[in-house]
Amino acid sequence: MGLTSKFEKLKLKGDKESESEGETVRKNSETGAGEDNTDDIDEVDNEGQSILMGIISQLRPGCDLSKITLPTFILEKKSMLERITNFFQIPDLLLSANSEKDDLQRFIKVTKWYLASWHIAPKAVKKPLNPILGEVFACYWDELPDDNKAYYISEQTSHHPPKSSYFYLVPKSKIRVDGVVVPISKFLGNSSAALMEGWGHVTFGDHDNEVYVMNQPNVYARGILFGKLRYELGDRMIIKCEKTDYEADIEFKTKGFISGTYDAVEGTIRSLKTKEDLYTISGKWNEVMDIKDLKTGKTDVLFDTHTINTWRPKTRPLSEQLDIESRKLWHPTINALAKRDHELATNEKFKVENEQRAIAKKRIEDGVEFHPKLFSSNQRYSKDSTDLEYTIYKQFDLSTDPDTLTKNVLEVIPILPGQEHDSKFEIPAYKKKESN
Ligand code: 2Y5
Repeated sequence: MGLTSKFEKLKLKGDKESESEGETVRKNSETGAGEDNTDDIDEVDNEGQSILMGIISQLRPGCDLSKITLPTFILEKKSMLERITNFFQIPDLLLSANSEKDDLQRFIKVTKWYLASWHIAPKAVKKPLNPILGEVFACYWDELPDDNKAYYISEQTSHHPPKSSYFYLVPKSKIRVDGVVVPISKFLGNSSAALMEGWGHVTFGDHDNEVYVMNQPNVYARGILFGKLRYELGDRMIIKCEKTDYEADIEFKTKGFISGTYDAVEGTIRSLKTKEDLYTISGKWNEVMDIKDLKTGKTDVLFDTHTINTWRPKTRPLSEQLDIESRKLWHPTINALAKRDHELATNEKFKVENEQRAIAKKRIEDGVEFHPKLFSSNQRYSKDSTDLEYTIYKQFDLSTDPDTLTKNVLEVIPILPGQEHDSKFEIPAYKKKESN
């Protein structure tokens, strides 16, 4: 049986199950499917505000929030590892960038995809579950435009500070995305921040493996003590492609105390070769963004968030998942959040995290180090560069045929329903990399 048809069969078998299990709490869309989604409901009422006040009264501005346990009413029903897949929910934009022949237009389209992805977020001020060390999340998309399928694998490679490493592959279109997200949490007084360190690398195999490197804007929760609780993106984000020498320099503007507006972006696309500014971008990242050609003076809509289609990820049914896989691990917590039963959610979350504390303690007692199973650390990594601290252990050469790429990604960890786990999963990534 050919690879594709074998996977088709697995997919068909699993689709039904994944809808009935893995998908149960995921029916509602962040982008507004119309049904009630607790991720979109602001649950910070008076009681909530006083719980937050109680926590805040013990904090000093500038302090690290990552060791503080926050109440569950500010939690999304997904782990950070899954939250990253929001960036792969508008694949039509990424695929359209990849099919673009002109270097500059392709760069603009990559910028459009990345900027547009930031609005795929809960409507309320909620944060994803903080993954436990070694937690993994894998998913797939099997009905993408032009017969494409895509696969995503991620692992929590550090707990303090949290580091989420991920890998995304579209075999047919020869696109891969590698990245590490490191949110450094800070309490700032009336707001808290996740200062987003880490980089994403988008590689287009059909364009001679050109790589787009991008960082992330910082994420703020404003109005914790007074005013309305609100989510804001802020500060500088860049996208760079060394091969074509283009750069986008985007500022997410935070609203001033009195003046300014919420959610504004302003930026420039320039040629690094000629040092010439070519386009400006302006508007709101969660509404409409425009792009102005500085040569012709003509302004067009870059992206209108009201016009999107989203492709939601699919997972194997919970019954097939390992205990360390996000949806299985957090299932009781997520179910409680879906019912808005915060006492139960707190208890279930505590059970998962307390077990982790015991495991971490035992590791120290035994003098054993944790090693990620799917992502190996990059020995030459430097914090001041755009390098990735962790990358998937397996080699993926985009010049190989789509069937081989698909086979390789499915060997890292079962992604499709019906796939069997094998004991190799337990071997640390750095060892698996050596024997690659
Ligand atoms: C933790 O408690 P938590 C505890 O911290 C930890 O020490 C425990 O381990 P251990 C652990 O078991 C657990 O109990 C707290 C902390 C963790 C924050 C993140 O309660 C939130 O689970 C700070 O976690 C949020 C600030 C701003 O969480 C974010 O510090 C803004 O750190 C909005 O989880 C978020 C919304 C709501 C926040 C609302 C109110 C805050 C009130 C504060 C009051 C003082 C990191 C959070 C990162 C959130 C970032 C979300 C953005 C996602 C964008 C994705 C980008 O062993 C991907 O010590 C880019 O016992 C991909 C690109 C693709 C190309």
